Amino acid sequence: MGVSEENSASVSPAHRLGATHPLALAPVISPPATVDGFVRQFLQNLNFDQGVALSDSSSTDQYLALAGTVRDYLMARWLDDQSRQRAQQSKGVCYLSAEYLLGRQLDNNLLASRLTDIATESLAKCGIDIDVLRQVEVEPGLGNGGLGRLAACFIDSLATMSVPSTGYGIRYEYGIFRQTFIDGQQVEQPDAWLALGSPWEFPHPEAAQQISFGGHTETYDDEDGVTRSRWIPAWHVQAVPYNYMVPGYHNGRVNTLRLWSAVASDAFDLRIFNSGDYEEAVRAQTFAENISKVLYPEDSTPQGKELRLQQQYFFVAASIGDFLDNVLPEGFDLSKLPDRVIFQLNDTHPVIAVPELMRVLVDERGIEWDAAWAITQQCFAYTCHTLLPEALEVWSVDLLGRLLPRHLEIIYRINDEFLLAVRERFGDDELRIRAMSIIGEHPYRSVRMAYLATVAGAKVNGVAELHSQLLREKVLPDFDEFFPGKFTNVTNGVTPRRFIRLANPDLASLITEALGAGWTVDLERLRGLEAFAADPEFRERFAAVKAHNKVRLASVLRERDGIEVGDGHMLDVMVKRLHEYKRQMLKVLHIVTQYEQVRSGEVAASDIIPRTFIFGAKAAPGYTMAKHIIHLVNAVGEVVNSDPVVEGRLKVLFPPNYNVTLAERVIPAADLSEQISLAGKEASGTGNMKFALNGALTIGTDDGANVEIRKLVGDDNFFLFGMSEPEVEALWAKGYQPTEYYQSDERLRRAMDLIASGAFSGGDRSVFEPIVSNLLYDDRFMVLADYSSYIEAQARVDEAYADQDTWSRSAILNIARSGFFSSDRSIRDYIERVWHTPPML
Ligand code: 26W
Repeated sequence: MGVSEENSASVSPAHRLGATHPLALAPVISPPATVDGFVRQFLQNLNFDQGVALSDSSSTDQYLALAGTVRDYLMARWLDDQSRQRAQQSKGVCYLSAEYLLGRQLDNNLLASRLTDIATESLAKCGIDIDVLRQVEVEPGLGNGGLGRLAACFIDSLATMSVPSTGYGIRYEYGIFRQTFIDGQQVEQPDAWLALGSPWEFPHPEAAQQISFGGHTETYDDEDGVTRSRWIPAWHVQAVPYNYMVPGYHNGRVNTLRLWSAVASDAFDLRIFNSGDYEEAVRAQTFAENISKVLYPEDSTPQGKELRLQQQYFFVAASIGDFLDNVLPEGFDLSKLPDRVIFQLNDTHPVIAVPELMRVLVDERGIEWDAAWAITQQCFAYTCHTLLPEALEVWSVDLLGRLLPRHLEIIYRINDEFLLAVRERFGDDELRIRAMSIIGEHPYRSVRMAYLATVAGAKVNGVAELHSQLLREKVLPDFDEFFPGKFTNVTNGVTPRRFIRLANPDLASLITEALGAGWTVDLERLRGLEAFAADPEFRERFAAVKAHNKVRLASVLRERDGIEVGDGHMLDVMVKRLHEYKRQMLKVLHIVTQYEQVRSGEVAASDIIPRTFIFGAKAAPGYTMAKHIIHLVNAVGEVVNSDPVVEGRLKVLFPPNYNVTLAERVIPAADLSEQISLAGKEASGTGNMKFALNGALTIGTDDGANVEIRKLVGDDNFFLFGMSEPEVEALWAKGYQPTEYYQSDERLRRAMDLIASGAFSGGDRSVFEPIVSNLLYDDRFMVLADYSSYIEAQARVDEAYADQDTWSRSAILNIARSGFFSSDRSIRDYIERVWHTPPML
């Protein structure tokens, strides 16, 4: 299965050297895992790869040489795994995702290969502090948020669980924008993450796939007189694969992440160049390379841009072509394809893969439509990651017909046959037919990608129990009725390697001391900590770990952004993308309420439990309201942090450019995890899991995976507030008047009025008027309705936090009971409920 590497996998089966030559049989020898061996390998890379002597080397040279050295140690496993996967020919997973939020690679690769200590000592021997080199690495921000990070956690678990699998995606030249704040407002900077080169990637131009676009279709009679269709494309680009290692944890396995980069088919037109029209000469080139130029920074509202559809088709067609050409043996009987692969669709972004596989099977491989459709329906599964109707992608038939004319034809035929079956089952129920049609008519004729994925997928899953239930009952009820047994649930998870072992080494060693090391690959073993929660000495040690993580975070934020965490403060943390449904505004109203109460003298500052509120959030550049909220958070911070009346009691920090690397520092230091979305809106959340596993208590609604966290950790160890999903529905149905809450709740009114007064905008009422009026007259996500319940819950938090020992006990119980939220368990559920892939021998 897997596609590896250096010298073999990317060459089509026919052209591989093959194991005839005696040397080809010899196993690849890894360098000796000793300090001397490592030093030798490192200096070799520094001198021969980086081409610099140690004495003249910069930390960038040293970092690149170090990365090269770690690669060398992992290479033998990688190559070995690929030949093993190829030999076994067992069923594997192709994970198709438009996003992978990988985070820094160095430490994870050192951890997986047990090289951390050897590397640290070896570099010290060369007079180098490995910590300095760690800071050189730029994280590949090839994703927006939850969906992208989940993909990264999943490929880590797939490798650690030895599942034959390949992650396929796009090698964006520019990842998620770098966020800076100018006068408290978000300003985006391009993310030139490749500027210093990318030591973890292996380009394979020889395995490039040609990807076509545009043009028209025509029908013709083949040699047997059978009428067939074919696509006559107008233009092409080359998809060049870059392989990235995905090492398993301590199992000697290395899977592959294969990311595609677009290059022009024909570099540049010499004829036009010689005619002096230089720009025209390279136009095709730039046009082509635009396809993998930049990640779309939206994480909820698709813009329906043509380039986005080009990106989706580009990586999907390359991945399917690569699998059929380079992974399957010559002459493979494609009717057996479902025994060899399952393509997991990470949301609707890769769903164009369905008509692409049909096109290849029918048009190129000459398989009959029905046989091809039977194969296709067994080769795909679809995971939905949202509940927001506006986040479900639709593509206009105009755009799709222009860019991918043959695919639109195929989608029409899939839909016709599907609606025939619906009509057979439900009779001429026109309303239902129209409701289920893959082709939507309003506001314009379009293809509903979630419907196409549901019709074609063997399985459809949501990412938390409540989400999967709402998918079946509210978002796709007709499909659940029509396809009994197709809908399932796989609750998200996070990798304990990065988010406990690497991010929180002190906690990891405390756990290992108590339970042994097995928990890192069997997280349910954390349950063993329940007993230790009752042990005062263990509680003290846990509290010391948390305190140390806070000190560590404080020095990171001081150095990174020049901001100071309040000493001895409770750290109340809300880090996630900025979106109104996630309700950062509820958090702001809590802060302003506390501040207003002290300012007005209603509450003595000394009676407040000292808190530092930490925000981290990027807003999609075109999402105006989200940008207003970012501005307000910074403005409130400006005022609160400089007001002597609350000095030492309240602090608001908003470090810019929240990303995986900052998450790894903030989460282990947190006391309180804010998971306060309106019930029924957050599909799952994964930050909530990371906080619980790092001993933070959650204040949250019964939304997404919060429901499962609360069930497992227990009501005493979770601060629940707000309406449940059915209550939200009921209030909506009854008619929601946000102003009623403003009028009836004096605390709320005073907080809103303070914002409206311009107190946080130099007296200029207009600055935050859009936010205030939106809350008063729209408030789609019912911030005002859940305000009082939230404030009461926060009072319960203050009370609980006053008793540090009980708080620690509760925090330890959160860790002990959150083993379920390992991405290894999620992968196990996918294998059992969706993929049915055998573990690799
Ligand atoms: C086209 C615009 C677009 C881009 C990304 C629409 C939707 C998305 C993603 C589906 C948004 C996303 O990241 N969803 C998050 O996925 C996580 C992983 O399953 C969940 O934990 C979060 O609840 C969900 O918001």
